[in-house]
Amino acid sequence: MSGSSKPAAAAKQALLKVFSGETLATPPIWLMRQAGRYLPEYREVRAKAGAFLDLCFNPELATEVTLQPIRRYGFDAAIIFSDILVVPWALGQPVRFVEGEGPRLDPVTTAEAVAGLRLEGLTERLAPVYEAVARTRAALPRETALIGFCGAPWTVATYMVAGQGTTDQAPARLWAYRDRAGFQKLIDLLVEASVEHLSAQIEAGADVVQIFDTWAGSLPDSEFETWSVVPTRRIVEGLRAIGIDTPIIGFPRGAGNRGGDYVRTTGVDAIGCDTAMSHSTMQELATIAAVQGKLDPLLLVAGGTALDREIDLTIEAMANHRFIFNLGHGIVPQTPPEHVKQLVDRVRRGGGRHV
Ligand code: 1CP
Repeated sequence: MSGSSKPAAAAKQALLKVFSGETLATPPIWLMRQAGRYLPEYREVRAKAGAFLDLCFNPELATEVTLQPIRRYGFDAAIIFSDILVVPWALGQPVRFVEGEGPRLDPVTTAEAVAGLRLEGLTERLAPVYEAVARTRAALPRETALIGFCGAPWTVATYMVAGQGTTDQAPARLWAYRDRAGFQKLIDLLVEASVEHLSAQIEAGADVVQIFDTWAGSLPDSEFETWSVVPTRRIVEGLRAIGIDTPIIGFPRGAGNRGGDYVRTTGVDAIGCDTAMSHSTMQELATIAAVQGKLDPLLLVAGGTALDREIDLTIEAMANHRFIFNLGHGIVPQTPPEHVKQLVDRVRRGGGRHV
């Protein structure tokens, strides 16, 4: 079937064009954590919803907060409002979010504890997430892509083992060194859970999915291969094996010069780059995959000419490459919403070229 026979309303989303190899004059833009505490309208809904997980599991409110940044800024993609820790919750591990502190989980530290978790029924328990995906897809403009997501097994495991966020991921790293077979059982379970969770989001209407490996950078080479690259490859293969050809973005934060290996071995369609990644490395990566990133989230706090300058450098460096504009990590709560507007306007104008 030729593309031209399709109705005009089915015009391809900018994000999907980049995945199919096009380089666009204006890169598509969305931002990690684009829904969240920096937006007053989010804080209002959050106060109404009560606990953070109650918001994640309320399809109506989760849809509303997913749409808020689209209404304000017209991003090229929405990312479903949820969290990577809904997966351990659905596996049966108690998870709660303590106000002002972050996630708290009852730590899983032995193979016996892993055996006590249950994969069966996972997608039933996460049904409110898929309902939010379906509602959001129905409400979004057609040209806006909807992104589903999960945490990479390694990153999710770091929270499951430590019971909270850590600066060095020491509990998971130590378990992996001391008892590879036991830790592997946890990773295997998370690979299966991730395939189920992503395929259910895709079935509900996600156009693209992203795998967040926020803590990939704490792993030395051989461990990076074993715990970040291989499990991510198994998720990609698992989705492809059931006939899913939806584009997949991998975000191995801190991967550094291992990004090329990561792309080639995992088979992801795009790589998310963190703030430390150089433009020249991103240009190289763009020869084998689409590339997303990498503005420093603190520039969005600072605003002004510092923000403009970095936007221009990135746009210039990534012109004529398969590029999606994003941050190197999530928006921080103290970001002034008008700086996000400054960013979107400038990217859409093509940087400072016409100023
Ligand atoms: O009260 C609140 O509003 C809590 C803040 C918050 C928000 C807005 C949390 C708790 N999660 C979220 C939403 C969220 N989390 C999204 C929504 C979609 C969007 O981007 O707009 C996404 C994609 C995530 C993913 C996520 N959660 C990651 C991976 C990406 C990243 O930022 O590194 C991680 C590591 C988490 C765990 C988590 N959830 C929440 C917090 C504060 C944390 C980090 C905890 C820590 O390490 O200390």
